[in-house]
Amino acid sequence: MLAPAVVAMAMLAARATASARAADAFAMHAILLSAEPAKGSTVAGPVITVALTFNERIDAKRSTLALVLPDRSVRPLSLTPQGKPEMLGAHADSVPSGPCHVRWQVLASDGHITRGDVPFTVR
Ligand SMILES: [Cu+2]
Repeated sequence: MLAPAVVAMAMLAARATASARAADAFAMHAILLSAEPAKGSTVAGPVITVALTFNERIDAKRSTLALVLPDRSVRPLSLTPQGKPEMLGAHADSVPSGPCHVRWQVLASDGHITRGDVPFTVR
């Protein structure tokens, strides 16, 4: 029979290996590094400039941005030309005041899709 301490050490080692593997896999997908409007910020409307920066190249042709408006309706946004391969941007006109989200879905250079929401408020 193994001493409890040895079993505990083995379990810890196995867990560390598993989380390191998960971290490696995760690092291969596009991760949002920064957003404009910033998460939780309040910005002036009614024209909103959206700019998202990711950790790796984005295939803009297979990526989408949308604005979720205060009434929960979803407005797809036309992407502006990419300033950098890691960036995705758009302009939105006539955005009403209230809580909004930028909803993004991107295809990264490794072929994996990631998505997310950035909440902000339009005053
Ligand atoms: Cu990936």
